[in-house]
Amino acid sequence: MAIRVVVRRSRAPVAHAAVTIDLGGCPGLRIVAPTPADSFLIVDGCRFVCSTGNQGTASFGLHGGAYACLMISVLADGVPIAQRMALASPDQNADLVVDMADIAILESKVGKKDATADLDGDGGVTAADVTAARAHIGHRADAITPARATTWGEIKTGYR
Ligand SMILES: [Ca+2]
Ligand SMILES: [Ca+2]
Repeated sequence: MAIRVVVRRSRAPVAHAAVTIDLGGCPGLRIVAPTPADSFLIVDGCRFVCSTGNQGTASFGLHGGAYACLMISVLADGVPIAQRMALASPDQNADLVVDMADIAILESKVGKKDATADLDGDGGVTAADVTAARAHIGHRADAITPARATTWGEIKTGYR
């Protein structure tokens, strides 16, 4: 799943801002650990952190799938800048492999305004979204990143 966040202040891009995407409100989320090539960190298994470049852009290439998101929060330097209610992934059933089961789920959503299947972000689910998902058939992700059972100790430590 490719997520790109652009941070601006008064229309001017903000460089070197710490962007956090909080997917703690996504019970159906399954994400694997980042690779050395990834430019973001995972905190507590559900928060993804990356700094913006000179153009104010932070890019996240998350490896995994999702089928249910109640709330996605985006923060820049700790300030909420956006909220979303859905995450679109070719891996519709979040079993970490894109196969015909996912295509069947996507095809059942064609003609609807289901943001979880709007892979190209044009506002609706069409054959183009199914085609985009078909390009990922056979792609899989392994080694799910572990969510930590408790986080309060680390948060307290960070603010002392
Ligand atoms: Ca799948
Ligand atoms: Ca679409």
